[in-house]
Amino acid sequence: MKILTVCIVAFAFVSSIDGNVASTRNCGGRMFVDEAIIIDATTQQDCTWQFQTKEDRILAFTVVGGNVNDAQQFFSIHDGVDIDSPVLLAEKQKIASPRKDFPQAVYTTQPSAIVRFKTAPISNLQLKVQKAVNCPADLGANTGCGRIVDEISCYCVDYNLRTHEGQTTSCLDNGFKLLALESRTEENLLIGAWGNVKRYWTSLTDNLNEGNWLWGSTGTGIVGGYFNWAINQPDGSGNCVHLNDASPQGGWNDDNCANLREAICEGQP
Ligand SMILES: [Ca+2]
Ligand SMILES: [Ca+2]
Ligand SMILES: [Ca+2]
Repeated sequence: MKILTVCIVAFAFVSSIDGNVASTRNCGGRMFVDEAIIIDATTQQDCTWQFQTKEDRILAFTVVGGNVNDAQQFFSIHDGVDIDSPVLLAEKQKIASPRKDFPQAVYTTQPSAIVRFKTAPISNLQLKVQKAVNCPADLGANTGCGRIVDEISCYCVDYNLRTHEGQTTSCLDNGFKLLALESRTEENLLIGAWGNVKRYWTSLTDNLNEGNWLWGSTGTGIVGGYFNWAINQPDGSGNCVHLNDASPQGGWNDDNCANLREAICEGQP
């Protein structure tokens, strides 16, 4: 009860909020992680922070400009709402398909965590706390998942053949959405991970209005945004779009939604 009181008092002293990124130099407090929060390790000892995010999301901890493994001597991250919750260690985290250029991260298994700074670091130490999607190793047979694009999102490839509707439902059943592409980088990273041969269904369709292409998963159109049509596509051959057209250049192809194809599901925090 005493800790809770201290937390509530400290919560009122958040020094700056820049969009959804809050930075603070307080010793301890209780914070809701809407997107990302950066905590400056203070020179005081025994600062305890309680973090909470959306109930179907988890928390990811990284060290700004550093390595969370090396910094762990200064703090402990507990997986849960109280200080007795198990301590999470960077070296024990099993991360599906980690990329070398991602900052090393520690993930909770639930939407809350306690961080206790044990000793004061000698130099400036900033702990970044982000809302993240849980990323399982796979979604079952003939599937695989990974943090392909960044350390807080998750993508899953599904090699089981289904109609466009079947893949849309399958992604949703697993807490994900059928792919929506926002950039060349996103598409290139996915093809780099899972190849340029399979014709993965995406959530892009012109089901509602012929020729008006919308990403079903985000509700946004491709006008003014990213697109990557294959040569001579779209040609009106269907209302659903898959990646990796059979032409040598690849790209997107509109296709019959009833065709059985692979898919990529996407989870964003
Ligand atoms: Ca996306
Ligand atoms: Ca069409
Ligand atoms: Ca076509």
